Amino acid sequence: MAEQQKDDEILGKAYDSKIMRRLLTYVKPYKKYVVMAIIMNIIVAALPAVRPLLSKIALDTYIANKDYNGLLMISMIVLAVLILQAVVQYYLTYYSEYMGQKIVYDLRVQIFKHVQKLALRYFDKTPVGRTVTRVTNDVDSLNEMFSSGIVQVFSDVFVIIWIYVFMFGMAWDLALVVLLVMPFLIYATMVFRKKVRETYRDVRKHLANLNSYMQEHVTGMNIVQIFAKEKDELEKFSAINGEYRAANIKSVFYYAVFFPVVELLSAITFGLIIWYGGGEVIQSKLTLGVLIAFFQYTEMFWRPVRDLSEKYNVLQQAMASSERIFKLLDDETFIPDAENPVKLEKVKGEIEFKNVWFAYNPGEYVLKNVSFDIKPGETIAIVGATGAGKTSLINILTRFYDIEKGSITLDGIDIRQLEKRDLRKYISMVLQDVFLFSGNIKTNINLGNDEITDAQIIEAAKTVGADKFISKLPNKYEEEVKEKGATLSVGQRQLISFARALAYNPQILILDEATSSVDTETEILIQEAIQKLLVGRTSIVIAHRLSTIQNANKILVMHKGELKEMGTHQELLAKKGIYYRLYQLQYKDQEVVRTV
Ligand code: M5T
Ligand code: MG
Repeated sequence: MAEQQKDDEILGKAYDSKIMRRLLTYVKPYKKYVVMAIIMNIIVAALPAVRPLLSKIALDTYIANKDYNGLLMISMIVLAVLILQAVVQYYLTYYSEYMGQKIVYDLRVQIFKHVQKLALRYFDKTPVGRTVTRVTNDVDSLNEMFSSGIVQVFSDVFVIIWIYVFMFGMAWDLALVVLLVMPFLIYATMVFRKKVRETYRDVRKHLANLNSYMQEHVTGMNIVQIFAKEKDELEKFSAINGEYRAANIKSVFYYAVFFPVVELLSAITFGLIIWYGGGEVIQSKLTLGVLIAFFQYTEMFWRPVRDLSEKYNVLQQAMASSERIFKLLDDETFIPDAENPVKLEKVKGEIEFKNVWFAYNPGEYVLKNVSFDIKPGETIAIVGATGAGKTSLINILTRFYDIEKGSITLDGIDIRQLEKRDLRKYISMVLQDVFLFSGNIKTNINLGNDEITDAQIIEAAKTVGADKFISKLPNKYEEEVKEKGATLSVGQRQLISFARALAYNPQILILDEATSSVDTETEILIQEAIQKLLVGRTSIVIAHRLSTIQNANKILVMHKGELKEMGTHQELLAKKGIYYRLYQLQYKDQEVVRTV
């Protein structure tokens, strides 16, 4: 959380050349559109600046000389300029947006690909919302920059340049008078930018607070409701919400001051033109047409100035977002593949742990000097108290994490010498907490793998005893699975995950039995399912119910990260050690299960 806040507080300069260079690599494939956009920008910016010139010609040349035909012609030209402007504007808007969307699409794909490669360690330390925000909000603010921000900044700058070019062309001394207010304008803009930048950091910070509070409470709504915490939580939310509001109002304040200041400067410019330009007209040094054209130019001049200061925000946000996105893309919390990996065409399923030490956090060993082996086709069971390190044992076998010391081998080859994909291809895993994706029952069993046919899916479900409840669902295997399977019971979800493991027909099967209890009937179903799953494979079963494992070839007893006892059910009972005590404690429960 602390780190998340730090991230969200990244201020970002409005322009950071290092970040910009990196961003440009994403623009490169769409160079064509960029060139087009720039050309169209120059045109779109110049066209409005032509209008005062035309009005000057109309006044000074045709109206002054009572030339109706000339006046008609100039009106047609004005109309044509307007139409041309509309057309170019259309293409400019469309293609800028088109380019922006293409760029952010590429970027989103790249982020997703990268996130998929990250090791579990990354996900352990990163709140979900933070990763999601990178792909959504942050990418969106880049889109805004690419599609409107940069384009707008370009066109605003061009408009200002064109206006000056035309003004100097018409009457350079009057143009200099207009230029007089520029230093004040630049100063006001600089102060404004600085202030907005400061408040922006506050706004971001409080928004991040609001988001994470909201996210947590929506997820844990059942706890809030059951403990009747609505009122307390609402008060806390109101406080956070209030801070966010205050930060926003503060930033609005600077806008509220800045825009009237710009108005005031514009009024002063207007006054100067009337005073100086009017005087020149009286002295016949200047035509009325030029004076009126200048009025129009100064009027036109302020819109891009205001726009620019607003776009400053867009640019700044985009820079900050890019910085966060690049930080994620540069995060290399990977589980590395060996440089010259050993290819495994077939596996027998022999596993050996040799003096394995492992820690999630450096120095805090959760597995200490663990050694054991599993022969092909054997079933071993792991038991032990909660937190003993059972799940950790299988987390390192699948290389979700790498070990600190010792070695783990599959068919005599160190698993770090294998490609992760290869290693995991041979392993199916039923996790302690079942995760279902949105989709339907079928896609949750084959995980979208088309090589697994419908017949195989149904076969797998039948084998583990899931078919019974699935066939009673209104849409059977097509029944929709919503929000992580919230509409299914815990036991049903577990049976689906068994079917999933079986459908993939792995050589090595890992079962991390759920701690949550299910009803006796489901319990029996699950026991039977497990027995069927184990046949003919190397299996590791983490069991909380000792009844599951009495037939195991070998039982490992874990205690505080150490392997304390190892042997068959009978051998361990005879030993009268930890296993014996565990068995005694559970004995009553076992009786209940058996007698029903
Ligand atoms: C063993 C710690 C946990 C415990 C020890 C999964 C996980 C565990 N731990 C972490 O620090 N980070 C993690 O991601 O490691 O935990 P375990 O291996 O999950 O224990 P278990 O499977 O035997 O327990 P249980 O409750 O599933 O029976 O100190 O804090
Ligand atoms: Mg566990």
